[in-house]
Amino acid sequence: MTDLWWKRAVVYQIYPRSFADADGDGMGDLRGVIDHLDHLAELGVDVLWLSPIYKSPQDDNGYDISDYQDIDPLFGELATFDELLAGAHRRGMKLIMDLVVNHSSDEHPWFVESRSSKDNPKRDWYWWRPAREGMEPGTPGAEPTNWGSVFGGPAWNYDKETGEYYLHLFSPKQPDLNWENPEVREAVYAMMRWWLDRGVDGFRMDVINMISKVLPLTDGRLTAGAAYGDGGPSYINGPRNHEFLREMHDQVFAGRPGMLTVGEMPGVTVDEAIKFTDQDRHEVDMVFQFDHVWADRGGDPWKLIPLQLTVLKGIFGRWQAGLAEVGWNSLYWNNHDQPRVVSRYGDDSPEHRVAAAKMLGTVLHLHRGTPYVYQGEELGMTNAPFASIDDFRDIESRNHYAEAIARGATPDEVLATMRPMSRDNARTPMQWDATEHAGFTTGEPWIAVNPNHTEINARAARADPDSVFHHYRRLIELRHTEPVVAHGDFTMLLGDDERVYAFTRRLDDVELLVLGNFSASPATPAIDGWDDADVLIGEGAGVVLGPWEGRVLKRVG
Ligand code: TEU
Repeated sequence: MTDLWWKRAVVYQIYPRSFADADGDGMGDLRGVIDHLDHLAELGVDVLWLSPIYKSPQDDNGYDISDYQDIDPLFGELATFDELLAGAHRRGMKLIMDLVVNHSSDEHPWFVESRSSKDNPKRDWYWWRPAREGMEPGTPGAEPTNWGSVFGGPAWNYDKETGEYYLHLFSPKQPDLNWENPEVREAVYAMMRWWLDRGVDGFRMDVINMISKVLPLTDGRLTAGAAYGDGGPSYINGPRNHEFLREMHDQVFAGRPGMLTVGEMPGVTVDEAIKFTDQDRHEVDMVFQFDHVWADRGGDPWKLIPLQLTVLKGIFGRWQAGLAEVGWNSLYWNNHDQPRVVSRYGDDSPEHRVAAAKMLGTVLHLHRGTPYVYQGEELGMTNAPFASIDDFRDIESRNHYAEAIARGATPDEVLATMRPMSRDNARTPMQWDATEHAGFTTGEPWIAVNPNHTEINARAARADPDSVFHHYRRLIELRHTEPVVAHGDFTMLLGDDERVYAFTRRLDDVELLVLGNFSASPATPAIDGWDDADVLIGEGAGVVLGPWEGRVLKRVG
């Protein structure tokens, strides 16, 4: 029997470089995580997910790994990791690692060998291709296909030594591994088993729906005005994706109960997610889909359009219905790639921030699926007031800035698009207290602390029974104590309402009504029969909602 304990669980994501710095070098580290395990235990989360802590040149903050079986000295060493793992386990929390195997670092020995010569045994571990036929290698447009990389520029890098190009869907320092090669897969599985043998409880799998490419690699569709063709159809959910994940399951997870696997899958559809998460297919337990965090983006990832609540409801409604019988959802507002949700879909003004952060938490956590909390979300942390390009650190943001300026945009124009959307919003240091660097470091932080840490911080939140922190604590507790939260079915209500998010959950004779007011004015949704219901979460009663107020009601019968 498969143990589906994770249906009752809540996961907490730690981005180690921004969590807590114990040695004063301005960068978070594993000792810092160990020092704050009690904060996480008090919150009540069941699983910790650590963003990458492996040896890395840090081109993409550790998502470029040069040794999968060692810890980067920035973060500590293997002995510190073992201590952290034991500390988590002692407090009843599991720990999962980030698995980044669509690509490695270009400084990984595998790639160093691979690029050394055309007949090196590891040449075929990566995607090497000659220049486009009839073109001079290394000249503009001679790339083997017309794909752009996620971080700007072409997806191919020319290597003078051997006269060929290698594929990198992300930065040039993140060459894609060739999963067609069985030796690559076996090396990855062996590495995963090594971590599981060490005691870790599973993996979050980075862009794991990009590991299978359509062969041969061909040009993508070029829309008017675009610099690059859309390679997505050649590498998103490729032909062997399910096969590879099934093989990974058999080679790594079979016979190890109690694991958790979650695949990060930009562009995944509901129909594919059903297959990926069908327990009978033995692939992964759940996936991260992106539809709800792309709901406020135009076609261009940097172009924001105002969120329409009906669109958001349509997305969640589709995912809830699609994975109702087979498969399972993961639920998240935030991670290290997304701006802070209270600033994005809520209201971070001093007047409404706390109510909005609580309401957003309530709505998300009461869906059917496994909720993920990103560090600082439990404090209602907000986006940061980045003043100039010097305040940004992220490779994606900085590359975007350079490209836009080169195309003729003014700094003010580019910064205006970057402020609300930059991944750095998620990466400012965790706000522990009101002191100079928020208790994150005694040194100079690698990225500035948000000045609002004097108000918004863990110490203040723990002391205030009405804080976002205690609200999240109650939401997590509710999932553990009310079976309908984990196992009940889901029905969306008021699909056409632009202000109130409303749904019911039912398990046997227990029914919950969940309400969230996505506006700064009071709302009275037209829903009858709940006036005398018990209030499980929220301050008022019945269905009348104050600004940004959320509520969970329960009735039996
Ligand atoms: O993210 C994959 C991904 O889709 C993002 O790059 C996304 O497109 C971008 O953040 C939108 O702003 C994963 C990791 O979560 C991310 O941190 C890494 O940079 C990326 O993979 C490469 O490993």
